[in-house]
Amino acid sequence: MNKNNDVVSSFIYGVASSAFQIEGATAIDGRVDSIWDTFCQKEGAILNGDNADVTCDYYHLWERDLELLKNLGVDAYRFSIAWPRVVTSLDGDVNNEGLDFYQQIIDRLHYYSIKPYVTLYHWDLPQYLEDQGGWLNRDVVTAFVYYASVVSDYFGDQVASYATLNEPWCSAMLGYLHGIHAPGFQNRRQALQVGHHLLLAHGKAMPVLRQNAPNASHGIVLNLSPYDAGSDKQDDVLAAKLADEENNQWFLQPLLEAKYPQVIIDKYPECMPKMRAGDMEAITAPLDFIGINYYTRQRIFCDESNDVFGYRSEIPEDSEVTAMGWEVYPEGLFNLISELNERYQLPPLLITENGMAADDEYDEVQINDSVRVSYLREHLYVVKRLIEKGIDLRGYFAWSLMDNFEWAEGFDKRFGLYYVDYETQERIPKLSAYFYKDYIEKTKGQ
Ligand code: IFM
Repeated sequence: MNKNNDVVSSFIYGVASSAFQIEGATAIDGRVDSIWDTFCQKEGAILNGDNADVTCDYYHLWERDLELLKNLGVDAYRFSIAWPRVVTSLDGDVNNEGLDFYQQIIDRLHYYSIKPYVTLYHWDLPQYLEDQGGWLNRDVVTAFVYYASVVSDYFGDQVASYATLNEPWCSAMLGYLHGIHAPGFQNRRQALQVGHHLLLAHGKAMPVLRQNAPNASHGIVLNLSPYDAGSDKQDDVLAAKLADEENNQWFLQPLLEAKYPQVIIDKYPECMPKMRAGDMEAITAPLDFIGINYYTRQRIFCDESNDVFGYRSEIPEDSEVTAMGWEVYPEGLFNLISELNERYQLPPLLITENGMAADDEYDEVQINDSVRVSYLREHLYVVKRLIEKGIDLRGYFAWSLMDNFEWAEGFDKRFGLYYVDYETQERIPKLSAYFYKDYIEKTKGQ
């Protein structure tokens, strides 16, 4: 077998989901509130006043949903564990019912020969920690490491891969600068402090995960986008560079080079996070992988009228956009990873999320989401090109298994390969589910 065949057969195809977005059952079997349960109560925070109390009711319907995975023929399932189901008090009480819930899922995945890819933190911080200051309070780092130790001690190598955090940019920037995610603040100094605590929590959890699950692979998941200059004008080029440093490199550089980007330190000296000796060394704990969530690119213009950022992002006219209003730009994935590969010594990479929201309609016969089929096909083609270029890319996960609670957008946006009828909890395969199944079958069969 030649090297290319090896890559094809070991490459992981999967789908991804997250606890808060699909589970529901927020108030039973010992689960306590998370910051998102609280945020959903806030007037105007979530479109149409939606909440995730029930969402896809996966907590009760998981067996049926895991059958969907089996039917798709995926190699792996990326899902998150709900911290507020597992550690339920400030004193560190462990809720066995919470652990049992995930144990059944892991057992069933093994039975189906599907690898469990676990994310420990997909934004559902227990509210009891938020009441102590949440990610702004350095003590949260100890709480996260404890939670990571409970989970990894219990499941150990039954889990193929542990990711500490999903998209710390969102927790820090959407939660504390843009104010549109829980807990909903707008303050750059706080956002950067939260970012530091998130990275520190990740770095300090890594050795614990390695010790408890020595055969699993361990890493972190970042959402990254290329920040292209909107024109050749020097102002736009500089603005794009700034946006890249603030949004991408602010998370990558500490993880890979033990420092924060100098451009941002110079630009916002008053916002720099408080840190202690040894923090940066902890953050650069060796990584088995970085997961990249890729959806779109940003096209940046200098804009001094924007007093928070000094730039704005604009989609080129006539571009195809998703129901989220995000530009469809598969080439951005190629450019992003190629540039990162030139700039850093990267660990192996995974595409841990990729997909689009569309205005899917069920006409009682089918859901013809041909736009999503094209989106997936084009991005999978980029994945193939990146591998051919020699990038150590080990897997691809479509976002998402099924429609779910899309955070501030509530149930208005549908990202799933399976359509969810929230009235009946029926799951209906979209055309994209058939496409993905077929793609995996054909690619693996090569
Ligand atoms: O639904 C989210 C997911 O929770 C994190 N990454 C982006 C997805 C689409 O917005």
